[in-house]
Amino acid sequence: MLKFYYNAAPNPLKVALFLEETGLDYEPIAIDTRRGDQHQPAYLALNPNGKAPTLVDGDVTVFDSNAILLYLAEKTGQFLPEDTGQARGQLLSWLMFVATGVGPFSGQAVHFRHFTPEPVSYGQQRYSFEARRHWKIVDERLAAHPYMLGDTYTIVDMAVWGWGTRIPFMLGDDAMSDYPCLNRLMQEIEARPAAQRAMALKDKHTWKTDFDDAAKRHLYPQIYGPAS
Ligand SMILES: N[C@@H](CCC(=O)N[C@@H](CS)C(=O)NCC(=O)O)C(=O)O
Repeated sequence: MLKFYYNAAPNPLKVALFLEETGLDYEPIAIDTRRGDQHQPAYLALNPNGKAPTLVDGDVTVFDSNAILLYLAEKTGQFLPEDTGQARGQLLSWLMFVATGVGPFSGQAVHFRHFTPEPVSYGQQRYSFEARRHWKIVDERLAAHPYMLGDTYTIVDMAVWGWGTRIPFMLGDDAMSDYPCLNRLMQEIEARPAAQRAMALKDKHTWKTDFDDAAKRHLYPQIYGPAS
């Protein structure tokens, strides 16, 4: 059975969506980042980056949510575009665009908006701007096509959905109105039973809710580290 190390955050969420869409047999294992599970040696042996998610499939270990989506799509042959060189070029380009652009800039936009020890206006400006720029590109793509890769729902839409769920928290309550085509896709995915199950997955475990000093040390060690 697949082992899925996860929490409720956007990167694990997109993998949960794939697992639920395909009905693959998997065991969800909680990585409670406020408790510091991500820094435990046994977990670091699987995921040297010390982040969630990680997938273990027998003797195969895959970390990074986007790598896991690609691994599972290729393993099952599901949620991929048609099998042409041109379509594969688009798949890799858009998946990496989400992995290296949408995800990291969105994450930093959330951080600078909500979690810095004191307000850092340039950081807020920089990351909100870049997050918005990336989401605009996604929206324009979805204005031209029903899905990120054309006419078919694929792992790229799942990858977009993960971080897309956080746009109001990231950019403001009414931010989604700037991205009507993305909003259409988000609503379509959210209505899928697999997405409902993916969002409910976190209820299988009890999570630390206190965002206390110990939790902040696990998540934002730079606050406590030596000045660089
Ligand atoms: N590129 C990685 C990023 C994973 C990531 O940042 N995960 C967050 C949750 S969304 C995490 O585990 N944070 C814990 C920490 O930073 O200590 C991926 O897509 O899997």
